Amino acid sequence: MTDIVLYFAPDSCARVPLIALEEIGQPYRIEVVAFMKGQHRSDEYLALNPKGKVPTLVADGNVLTENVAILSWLSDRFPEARLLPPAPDNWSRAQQVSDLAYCASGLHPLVTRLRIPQFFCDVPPGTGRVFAMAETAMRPNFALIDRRLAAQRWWYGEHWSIVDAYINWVWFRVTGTAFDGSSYTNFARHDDESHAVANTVYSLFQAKGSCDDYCLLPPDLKSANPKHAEELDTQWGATFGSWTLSKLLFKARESRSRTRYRPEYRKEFLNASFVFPVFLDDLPAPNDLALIALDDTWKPVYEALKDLDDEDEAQPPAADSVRH
Ligand SMILES: N[C@@H](CCC(=O)N[C@@H](CS)C(=O)NCC(=O)O)C(=O)O
Repeated sequence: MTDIVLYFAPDSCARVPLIALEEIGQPYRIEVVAFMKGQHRSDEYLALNPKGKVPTLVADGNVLTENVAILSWLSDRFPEARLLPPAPDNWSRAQQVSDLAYCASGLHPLVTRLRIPQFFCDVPPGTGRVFAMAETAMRPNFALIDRRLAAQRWWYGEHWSIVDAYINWVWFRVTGTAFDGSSYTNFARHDDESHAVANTVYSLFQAKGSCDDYCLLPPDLKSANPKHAEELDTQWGATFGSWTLSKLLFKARESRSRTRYRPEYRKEFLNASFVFPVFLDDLPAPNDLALIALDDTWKPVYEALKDLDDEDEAQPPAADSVRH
């Protein structure tokens, strides 16, 4: 088995390989790079990835950077996960690399200009122009994607692929700005369906051993953040009534008939999912913390998010601290 570590930052494009790893379903570790603390510029991180960016993937001690390379490698290394459709020849393979490169080098730079125009011109009126020009440049790309998704459900047709996760990350970042995406109805529909896929992918969580060993709240949450803990308790009650966590897990474990989620099982998973679906996102809603608290993989993410939350409350991010 390959030992895999993903260096990841919340909301960043590292979400795409994170989703890939979830789809693959093999154990992996996440190292959260706290942008707000400038950890991506630390000597330690630069020694690993001198570009100071996420994602960085470390597989059996070997370091790989750049989404195109990471996603291509994961797809070849774990073909059964079907991150990309089977490529019968070099030409089809090259087409797939072209699609990944389009996301990384065609779309991503525009996302950055829309999210943080101030990094491209530090004179206030200039910032608005950077945004406006990036918007103008992005619109034909959204139109292209929208046309493609009018004719088919996913980027490659009937089957979800990692390119869908990539364009969905673009949608998520861009529509979180003043960019109005409402006219791209097919791209919006794709966003909806991508969430459903992400929910079901992550609700694959399987309780191991005795369900009574799991607790609803992460160990020190109650003392560290009593307000958050209280919210979680309330949400839990509103969602599950008098069910205890262990009863829920026990029922969930009993009812699983599929061992892996596949897009074609989507309806079945959603219908059967009385387990509150967990959205595979970077900052989970309080009621999603229940399942995250159960999974060791998420502990470092959770800790880092708590730190970031604390810092966010204490001070606004430094102007040059983050580039998505
Ligand atoms: N070409 C790289 C771009 C990676 C990238 O720009 N990552 C952003 C997050 S979305 C980052 O690490 N920004 C930190 C910075 O530039 O300071 C890839 O596709 O992997």
